[in-house]
Amino acid sequence: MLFSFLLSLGLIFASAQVSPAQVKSTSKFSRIEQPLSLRLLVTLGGLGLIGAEGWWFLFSKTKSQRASTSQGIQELEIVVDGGYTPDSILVNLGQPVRLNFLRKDPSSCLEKVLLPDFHKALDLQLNKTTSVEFTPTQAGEYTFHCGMNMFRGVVKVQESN
Ligand SMILES: [Cu+2]
Repeated sequence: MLFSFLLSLGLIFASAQVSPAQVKSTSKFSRIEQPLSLRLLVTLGGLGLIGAEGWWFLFSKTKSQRASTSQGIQELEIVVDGGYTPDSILVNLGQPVRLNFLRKDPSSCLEKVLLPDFHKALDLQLNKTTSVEFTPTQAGEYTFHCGMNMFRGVVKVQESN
């Protein structure tokens, strides 16, 4: 996502660069006059893309989902498919947590999940659920991510009240 965001930024700058280069062209090559409306359209299109992606970045994050407690364990299923759903998990401090990763995505990128703060590394098998258990002992936000750190999620540990 970040990449395509930068790409569209680059496109904007590239299209802005076009006109000075054309002015320099020799008499042999007659300058192609692009209609202003077309250039405007391209620029506006690009700006629209940037806006849309910026919006996606800021606001489309899934809401935090609270793990449900049964028999003293806070448990939640996380679907691994082009990322993690949900990617923001709320748990209580000092109570065991079990996260069940269901991997639906065949890409090797997502075959590993690392929870560095809890010293956990999981190998996920396709179409199977792999569980991890840990007990958070400090409030805070702890990220988990794929083997190459391209997809991320966060475990938010809150003081229980
Ligand atoms: Cu990855």
